[in-house]
Amino acid sequence: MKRLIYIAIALLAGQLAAARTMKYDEAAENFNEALPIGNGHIGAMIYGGVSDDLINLNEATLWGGCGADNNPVPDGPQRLRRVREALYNENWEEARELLVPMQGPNAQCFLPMGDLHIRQTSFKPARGENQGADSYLRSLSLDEAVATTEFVRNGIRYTREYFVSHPDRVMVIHLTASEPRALNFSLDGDSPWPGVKVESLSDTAFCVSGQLGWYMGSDPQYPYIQVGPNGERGMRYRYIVKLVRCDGQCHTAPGLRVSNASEALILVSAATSYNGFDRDPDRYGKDEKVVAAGWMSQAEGKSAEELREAHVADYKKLADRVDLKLAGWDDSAKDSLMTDDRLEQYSKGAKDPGLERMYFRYGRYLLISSSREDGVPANLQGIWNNSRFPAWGSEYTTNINLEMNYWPAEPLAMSELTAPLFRFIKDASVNGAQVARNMYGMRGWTVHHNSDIWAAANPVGEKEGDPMWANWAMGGAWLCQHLYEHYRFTKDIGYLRNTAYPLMKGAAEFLLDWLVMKDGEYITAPSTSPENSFIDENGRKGVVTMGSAMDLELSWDLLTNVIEASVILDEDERLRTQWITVREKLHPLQVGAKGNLVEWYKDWEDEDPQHRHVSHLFGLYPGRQISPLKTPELASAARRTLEIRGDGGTGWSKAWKVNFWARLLDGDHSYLMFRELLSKSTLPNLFDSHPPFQIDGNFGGISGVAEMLLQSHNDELHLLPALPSAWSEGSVNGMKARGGFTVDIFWKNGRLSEAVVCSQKGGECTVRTSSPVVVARTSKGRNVTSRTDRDGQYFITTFKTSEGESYRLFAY
Ligand code: FUC
Repeated sequence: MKRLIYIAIALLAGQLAAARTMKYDEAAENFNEALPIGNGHIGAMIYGGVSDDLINLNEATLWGGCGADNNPVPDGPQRLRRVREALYNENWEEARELLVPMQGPNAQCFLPMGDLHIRQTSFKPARGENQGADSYLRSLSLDEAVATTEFVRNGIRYTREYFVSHPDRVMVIHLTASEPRALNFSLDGDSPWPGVKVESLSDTAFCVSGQLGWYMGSDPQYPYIQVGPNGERGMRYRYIVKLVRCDGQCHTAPGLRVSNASEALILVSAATSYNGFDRDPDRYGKDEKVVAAGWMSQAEGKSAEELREAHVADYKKLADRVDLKLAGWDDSAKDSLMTDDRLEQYSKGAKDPGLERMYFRYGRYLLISSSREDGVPANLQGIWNNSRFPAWGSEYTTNINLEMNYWPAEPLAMSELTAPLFRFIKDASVNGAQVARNMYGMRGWTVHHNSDIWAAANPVGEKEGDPMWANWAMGGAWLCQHLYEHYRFTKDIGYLRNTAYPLMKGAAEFLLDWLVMKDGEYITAPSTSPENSFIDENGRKGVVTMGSAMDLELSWDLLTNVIEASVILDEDERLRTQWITVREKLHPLQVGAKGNLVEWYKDWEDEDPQHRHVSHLFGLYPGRQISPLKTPELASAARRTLEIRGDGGTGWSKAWKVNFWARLLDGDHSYLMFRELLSKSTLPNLFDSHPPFQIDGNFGGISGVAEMLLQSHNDELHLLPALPSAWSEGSVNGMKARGGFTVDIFWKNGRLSEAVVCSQKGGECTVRTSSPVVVARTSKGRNVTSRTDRDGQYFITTFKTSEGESYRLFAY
């Protein structure tokens, strides 16, 4: 890549904290090079062009459609009986064909809001990426969540700062030039949707507004229908761009035209008419005009410094909770490299703990920027999509992707960012109850594999999809795991009683109706193993069968969680007995002829043995049914399965494998997968690549790092369970463990040296380590009595903790 000599680099050096700032010496040529900023509501991609700077703008609630369609399948329950008969007769193809007509509409897409262009009108057009700039640097500070483009042209230094503030709910663009009157620019905005209006609101403000069509189509070949057969229309949207501080002149045309300035502060507010999953956004939508104007008027009186300070403080509160240090991360030779060059060298085999640390911090940055307490869940692209036809609709896919987005939330101390996911689950349970009743004649609620902002729960596919993905009915069970995990990490009993348990109970109710008894065992029928195909012992290919391993593991997981929760809450004793009986009678997991964990009802061949989904290892991760410490035979079968699957796959598939290998306590293989993820499935802006960009791998990748350093799913804190030899020295601060503990860990020469466990909720703490440890006096100076037992190569140390107290453990 072309190298430029910096004039201004010295000025920047102080601001660019090593390994915590992504930096590039050229403007982005495409989305995969642009830098993301966001506050869970507004998302923006900054390209950093010198004379024409492009910004892709998103608003998290701008989705197609106007609600879920829970229309009954009139013959649903009868059809289900026929599907089951076909399956009992091992007629896989007939079962598949019978399921197709049960499919409803496809999930809706997450769509772009528009683009902003900042054109420096006084620059003579120049060629090349950096358009005549003498020095150029664009960066994203992961310390402050601020993107900066800085360049020198004709001796004048231009700086553009961009951030999206959560406290003030606006995007801030702050432009400065080192010489008076050097800033002469236009700022225009548009939107890709038919009927869009761009209007000037005053001499310093304009707005872009419109309404999506009733039918958007997820594919370029589909039509765009503005008004539906019954007068239905889609979501309304609006964004306002306002110049709020400037020492030059401005008028609108209708975009901003600014001249003779040295400073300009511009705010962008945005809103849609989205008013909840069950309200028509046209007829019963929010007034997006009032909402967008409201955010603008609250923010516009503030100075650039005030806005920045509030934003940085808000971001840091979340971002600085966790820090990972790896020996060699602040290698100054590497830190002077551009991030894309650094990634390229890494892909060729260079060691770069600094880049790994940056990727880890970036993963947390992305969740903080795309999923906030008061928003909607992060979708397949977080909140960053510039395409009218995004891959897989940029929607919510529940057979791995949506869940993976939230894997790092609890262990990496971002627990409150799960709030939008939990609201989504609640909404989906409302639609899902109708779907369960209408489609299958069953109680409780369920979600199939695709959903959207309308919390759709039906099987998608529009009667032409493949049941291999569309008719998977276990989404509710998987989503419920997140509800219970939130309790296990936080021990928030009020939340368990009022929010999690009622939803889990509803999902378990559906599960009880969905499971069927065959040969004295409970299985699911129909059943798939997303999104794989088998070849049975008679050489017949199929995708729909009975009792796939994943279904059984999801059933075990939900039942185990709901049983535990009912004990904790002391509720539903009779129901609990039933749950326990059903769990005992689940068709057991099997070890196959190859030593593998059997994926299907029988030990059949996979049509694609290296398929990207590894659904049948759900019980290893994120589940807790399979563990080398508790179920060694199943764990070694899981290992064999992973060996057969291989180390390839899409970005998210590699990310999942980081977690699997960590759970198998194989740090080096886990790290190998982490390297594969960064080397082969990571874009220049460090976004995960399916391909194309899909954010799940970023989140799965860092949850894998968490699993290497601390595991707590077996009701004990396993310190450094899968430390890779490449990370022989380092520390991690602020991680969370189940049971309400915050944990700092320090290690040297590949061995634990010290750990600090802070107890939020009191109670007994059990720590598993590879070296013996002593528990020192507490933060309050109290002596601690601890007991240490041996378990093979491990030391198990147990001690009582008090709420709010810290315990220091020294390894010897
Ligand atoms: C599932 C996966 C694909 C992709 C899509 C969003 O269907 O099988 O690989 O991740 O979701």
